[in-house]
Amino acid sequence: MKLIGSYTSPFVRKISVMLLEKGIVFEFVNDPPYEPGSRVVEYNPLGKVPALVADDGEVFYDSRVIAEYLELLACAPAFLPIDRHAALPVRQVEALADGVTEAASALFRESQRPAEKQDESWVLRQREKVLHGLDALEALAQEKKLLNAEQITLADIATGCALGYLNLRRIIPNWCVGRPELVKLAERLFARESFARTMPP
Ligand SMILES: N[C@@H](CCC(=O)N[C@@H](CS)C(=O)NCC(=O)O)C(=O)O
Repeated sequence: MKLIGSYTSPFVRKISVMLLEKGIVFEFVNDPPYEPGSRVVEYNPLGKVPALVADDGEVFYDSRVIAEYLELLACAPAFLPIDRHAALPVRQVEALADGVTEAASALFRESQRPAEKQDESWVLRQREKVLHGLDALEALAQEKKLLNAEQITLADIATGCALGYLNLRRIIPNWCVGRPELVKLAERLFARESFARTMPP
């Protein structure tokens, strides 16, 4: 199995964590999509990472599709309930965490542009997505049902990757304030070997 990605991508990290947790052997191909000469488009017409090349040569892209594929391989531990209906709310939280990551990534990209070219109203819109998303995740983490429950799920992994990315890019550096359960969840996840080994440089 081959994972095409980059070391800083939170979506790639989500998949790397799953593979490590499940003990699936894989080759990591570092191919940052924004660098000239990137071959990512050969695997994903959208030019985005992660992409996964399965052992039979089939290619999957978009972390949510890859996550679904990895769950189908039935390697323990499972990160989604087997019942498709029961899996839906977990996937919904995964989508929420991914949405926070997407908005944070958009904020980072915008911050890299010359100050005079940055669109203030758009930046505010992305910041709101991150803040509202974090508040919703904190509320879920407090409930300890779909997030932050005893058994780790895809919702927890996606949330850990979102929080790790906020730390990496220093987006909303005070996100911890007023979100104690997310802080505890982050500490719990970052102590795991899978998260430690995929810490972005
Ligand atoms: N929904 C996609 C998002 C993937 C994504 O946005 N990846 C970024 C890196 S973090 C990327 O490859 N960006 C390159 C581009 O947008 O051209 C997923 O979950 O895989």
